[in-house]
Amino acid sequence: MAEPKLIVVSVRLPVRLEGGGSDWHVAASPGGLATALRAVAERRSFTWVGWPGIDVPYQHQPAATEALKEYGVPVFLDHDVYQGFYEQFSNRLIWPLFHNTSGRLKFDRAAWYQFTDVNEQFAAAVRRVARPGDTIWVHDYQLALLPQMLRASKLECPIGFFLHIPFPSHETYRTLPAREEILHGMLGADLIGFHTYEYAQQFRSSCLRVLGLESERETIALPGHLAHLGVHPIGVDPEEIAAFSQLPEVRDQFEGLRSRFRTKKVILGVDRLDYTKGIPEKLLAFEEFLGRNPQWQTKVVLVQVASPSRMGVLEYRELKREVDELVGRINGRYGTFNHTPIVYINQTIPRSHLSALYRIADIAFVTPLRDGMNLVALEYVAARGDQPGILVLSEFAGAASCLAGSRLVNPHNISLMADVLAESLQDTDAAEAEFQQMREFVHSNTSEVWADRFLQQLANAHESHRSGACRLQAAADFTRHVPQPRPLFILDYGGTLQPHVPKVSEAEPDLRVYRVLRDLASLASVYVISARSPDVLESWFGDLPIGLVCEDGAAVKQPGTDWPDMPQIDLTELHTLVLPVLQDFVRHTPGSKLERRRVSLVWHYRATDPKLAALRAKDLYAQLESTLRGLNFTVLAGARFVEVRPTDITKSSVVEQLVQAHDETDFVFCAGNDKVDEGMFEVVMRSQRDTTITCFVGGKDTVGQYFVESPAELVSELEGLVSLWRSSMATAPA
Ligand code: ADQ
Repeated sequence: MAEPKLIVVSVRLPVRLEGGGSDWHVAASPGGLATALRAVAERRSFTWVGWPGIDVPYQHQPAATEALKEYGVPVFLDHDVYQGFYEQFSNRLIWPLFHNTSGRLKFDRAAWYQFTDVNEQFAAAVRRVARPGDTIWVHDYQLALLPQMLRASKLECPIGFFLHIPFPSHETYRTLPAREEILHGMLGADLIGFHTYEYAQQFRSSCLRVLGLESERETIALPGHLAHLGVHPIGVDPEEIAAFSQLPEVRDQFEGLRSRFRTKKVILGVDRLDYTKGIPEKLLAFEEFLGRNPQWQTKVVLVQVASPSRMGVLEYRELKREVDELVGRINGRYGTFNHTPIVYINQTIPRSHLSALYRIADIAFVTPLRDGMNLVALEYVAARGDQPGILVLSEFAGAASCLAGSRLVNPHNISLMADVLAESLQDTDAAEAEFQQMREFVHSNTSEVWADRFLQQLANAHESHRSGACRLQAAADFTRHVPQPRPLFILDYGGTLQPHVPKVSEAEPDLRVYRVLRDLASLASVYVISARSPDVLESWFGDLPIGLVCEDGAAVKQPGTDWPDMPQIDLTELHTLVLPVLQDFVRHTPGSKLERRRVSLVWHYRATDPKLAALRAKDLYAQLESTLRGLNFTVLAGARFVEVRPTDITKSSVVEQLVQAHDETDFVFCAGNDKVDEGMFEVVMRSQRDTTITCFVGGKDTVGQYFVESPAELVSELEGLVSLWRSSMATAPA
């Protein structure tokens, strides 16, 4: 069997495809990601899936695929689809929004469909190459839908996703028109990686606010799996960067620059020409610094390298014009015959040549308005070797949370940045101690370490996913023959057999649920437990030969009999001690409400601000527990509700009675969907029958033995079981 491989998926393959017709050739074009993964690729079997960077007509795709064979698996994109997917949806909507720089959002539905379509095409390409046991690592926001698409394909591979850009605050995120789909897409991964803790927490907040999904600090439980959140700041390869400086042409360049700027201090900016990088703000700060510090006017130079980027997008062309104008203005105002204050290079230059610039620069001036990490800050530190330098760094770059020792600035505060430049130029020699802290980070958190750590956490996350409950496959997992004596089925209703709905009037069972209960009842003793009143249950199920339990345990109607009298219970304490507390919580928690049931009181907080509600629910639970200590009442904390009811009138106590009443059976099946239902599971598992099946609806994070993802899945498993048992009866010898 082939060795399991790592499949890396990114929008672009790390190569440039050139040529045409049947004659294609490939030039390596390794970006930061390819460099970061090089060491991993040397150690394990490796495939890259991505767009080859050029439009290839359909008839020439086989030849292009052949040319690319040893570099990766191409995903060919139609020009128009690419425009909508990349330029429009990715670069004009998600990019500015995630960087918190969007003005008015322009949501283009066609572009959204193209975004979805391209993600589907990538999913199809991955499906073609993935084998069980391979690891899939998806990169960046353009492919945010891919993890969920791959999960839906049931590939049996760990799926990782890394977001290279920031994740915005939920206030910003919730303005995204496709906000649910993007979150669900990312949540398909076993591990979602971010550069900083802040982004991971903002992602959690958005999951809570937008999807109503509660989470732990590092995990989010989904119906079918657990998505882990990881903080993995990317690194660079310091050895490669050090090696650049030994190249003869780089040495020559360094010497040339040194003699050119012999009498001057050098401030350096290296950026993609992108409006998130804060280039105008940097130029304005430099201008103000020169204006306020005339003594420096001919003694300092700002070298700004800005590689052209996304020139197909209007905002980028406008930025280029703005930067050109600013450079012209500042050079016009402060330049002399012998001195140009800003050396502006609007080109992409070889990475090796950047290292000469890094080494000549006294100060690296890195001022993004928002940046996932910022590799330039790390490269500057790595390139300088033993020689310290000063890094003036925007506090809005992810790198700011890793590079203690940098001089942090708010790039929106131009005057302050001018002050920091002035201070830094005064003490360029005093930077060793602060530089050493940055050096240590850059050398210990290399790109190789970054990739290894991510992949290790992904492997662990996937492994932990195997533990816990097993997916219920009723027909396959259990006996093919109807157990004798008659098996016992105890099924919760709301959220278990039928999805929860906001309106009570719409909660009635659909035809499939009705039929499966009818069919099951011909083979087994069946009980349905619900919070509804006897009247409602009677109207739904009155003509079925099944048992009914009303108000989550208040009374049991046996199959084929009438409802017994409702129990007479003394609820004085409920009304004197609990009711005022709940009323107080309703008053102080907007959106929450009180429900009075015949045997219980329930505080619901589904419509409340989720963060406030979580705090209040915890407080309420603690307060009620202490108020009711020693009394015969139970406090149940369920999904968005807290309920108080007599201890002997709970679902668990009724299940206890039912299991005892059916002591002849060796087969007990119980399903529920809420944490409070797990008490029923414990009773069933303790019952010492040959076969006990406890099934949680909504995920594997349960004390139950099995799980399904949804009520529909449970119903279809029950249908399968009924049909298996019926066919076994039909073929059984007379
Ligand atoms: P980018 O937005 O591309 O990446 P950045 O981290 O700054 O941003 O990396 C830019 C890279 O391009 C650096 O390696 C730099 O050396 C190089 N570069 C810039 N200008 C250049 C020029 N003129 N010539 C040659 N090379 C140039 C995204 C996120 C970042 C995150 C990275 C990695 O936006 O926040 O750090 O991914 O995760």
